[in-house]
Amino acid sequence: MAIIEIKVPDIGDFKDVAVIELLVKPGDTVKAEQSLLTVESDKASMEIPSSHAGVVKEVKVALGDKISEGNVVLMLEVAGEASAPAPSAAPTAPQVAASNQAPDPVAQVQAATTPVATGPAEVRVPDIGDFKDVTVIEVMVKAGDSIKLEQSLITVESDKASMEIPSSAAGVIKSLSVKLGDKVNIGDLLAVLEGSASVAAAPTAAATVAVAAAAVAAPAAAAVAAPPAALAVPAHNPTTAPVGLPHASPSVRKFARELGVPLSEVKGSGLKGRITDHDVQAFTRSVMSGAVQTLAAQAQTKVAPAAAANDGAGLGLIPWPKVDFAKFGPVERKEMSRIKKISGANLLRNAIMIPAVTNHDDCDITDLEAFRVSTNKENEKSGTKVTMLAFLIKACVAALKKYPEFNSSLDGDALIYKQYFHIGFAADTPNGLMVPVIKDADKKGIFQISQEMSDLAKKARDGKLSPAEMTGASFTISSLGGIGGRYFTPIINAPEVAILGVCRSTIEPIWDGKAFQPRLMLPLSLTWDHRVIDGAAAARFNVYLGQILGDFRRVLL
Ligand code: CAO
Repeated sequence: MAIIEIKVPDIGDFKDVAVIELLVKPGDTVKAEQSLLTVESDKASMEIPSSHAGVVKEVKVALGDKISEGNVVLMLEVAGEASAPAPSAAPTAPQVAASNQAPDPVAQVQAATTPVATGPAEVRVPDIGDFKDVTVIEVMVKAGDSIKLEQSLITVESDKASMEIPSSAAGVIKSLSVKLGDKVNIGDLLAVLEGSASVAAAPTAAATVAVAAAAVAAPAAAAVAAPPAALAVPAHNPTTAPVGLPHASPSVRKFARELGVPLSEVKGSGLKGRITDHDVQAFTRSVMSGAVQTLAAQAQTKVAPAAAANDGAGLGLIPWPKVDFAKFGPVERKEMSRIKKISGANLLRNAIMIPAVTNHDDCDITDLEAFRVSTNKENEKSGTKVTMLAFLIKACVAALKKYPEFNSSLDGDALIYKQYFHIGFAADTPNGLMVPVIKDADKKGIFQISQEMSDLAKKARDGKLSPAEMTGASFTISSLGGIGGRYFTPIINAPEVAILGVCRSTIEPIWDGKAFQPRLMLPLSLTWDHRVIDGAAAARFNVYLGQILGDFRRVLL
């Protein structure tokens, strides 16, 4: 037995691509060539296969990480000689890699010289690397369609990956030369386009080959790997693991993600059961008409996934306004980060589904802040700075112990009371909001919590948090204290039932019965789930929290 590093193979022009799915976890037995994770650029996605068979000891990347050739993705325990890859594994990565060396020369030349078809123009299969005699599994266009430069025309599939073949010109399709099941190779004619002056083409855009794994679906992967954060779990959260992984092309998966459609629940009508965009549309229609309920809807609510698609249709609301902003002035469209997209769907669900109420309060932290400052002075050399948030975490643990329903979760008609105190804290990162978790905060001191928070916040900002570091919270704190503001209404991080928002403390004149005293007041905003918690309990929680923060000795009582 030996433990070896599995690294990202040569993946062509792909650099710093985001990990969007983890397909294995520690303890899993993998075969050589088995897909380990999926990466995605703005244009394509692909699976990274294992070069060896063995047992996964440690996964070295987390969702959202950016990886490139040579990065270690996991540690694998292999039998016998560590250095000898399984004989059949080697071709996989290069094969995928070769197919990714788009923008390829042929397509680039075509794109550069014929960006818009002015007369009839032939679109042929570009150089697709080692892919030979690949099967057409999806035809995305038909005669008469007006297409843009780079628009995907067909999807082809080998035994390990699928790729979309884009058009090297813009125009109207006069004739299509391929059909489902055909085998194609470089140079084969795909379509003849007629010029269309109205179709604008990006002048320098290079035709690219979009490579995708043959078996990838975001919801399925969510069942395999822990989500990036409780705030960022996929909107659809099936209660039963999907059987097998759905087959769908990158564009179909993107389409499904945009609609909030769980691909694992869609029946594919394409070749080999492949899911097409028509299947996704049909699924959406049947959910909206009530003919089908998603697993999540069956298990939890009657809110249709269309609600997560931001169009309001699933809630019977009027459609979201569609505005051509360019009519009013210059605009720029930028894709949201993946974390933002995922957390957005979750925030929407939590905002809609939880009857949430927020109580605002102030507490006097004058003495605590003085203690914090003096402690930091005394320990200047230790390198660990004690933060107000660490005290807040400790104070919240005491309040959670006194009011255990705040540390619970709803399970049908019952409440699950957690006997552990794992406190999540919202961290602002360049990629969006992440929620690392301080595990067993009740068993840790302020120094340890401060140090862990600093380490986790850094990892979050660097995109290096592991799923384990972002899951399992029983209560969350969102602190904007370092930035400013007075109060806000944080959204509960389901399935938790409460979240504490904290803003910047300020010196306020507080009446002590005889005179106004300058006191450092910390604004608190506690949002709670009214199904579980009553207003009186919430007010008591805040008052108790304030008492502890006002005099930390109360923690000992
Ligand atoms: N009142 C006054 N000052 C405060 C304060 C408060 N409540 N909380 C922190 N500060 C001060 C700190 O003392 C520190 O000052 P010094 O540098 O002089 O010591 C400064 O503000 C910066 O603190 P910080 O924010 O970097 O550190 P933190 O431990 O308070 O927070 C972290 C760490 C990770 C929570 C924070 O960096 C962060 O990301 N906050 C944003 C969370 C967020 O986005 N929430 C919204 C979620 S809902 O969309």
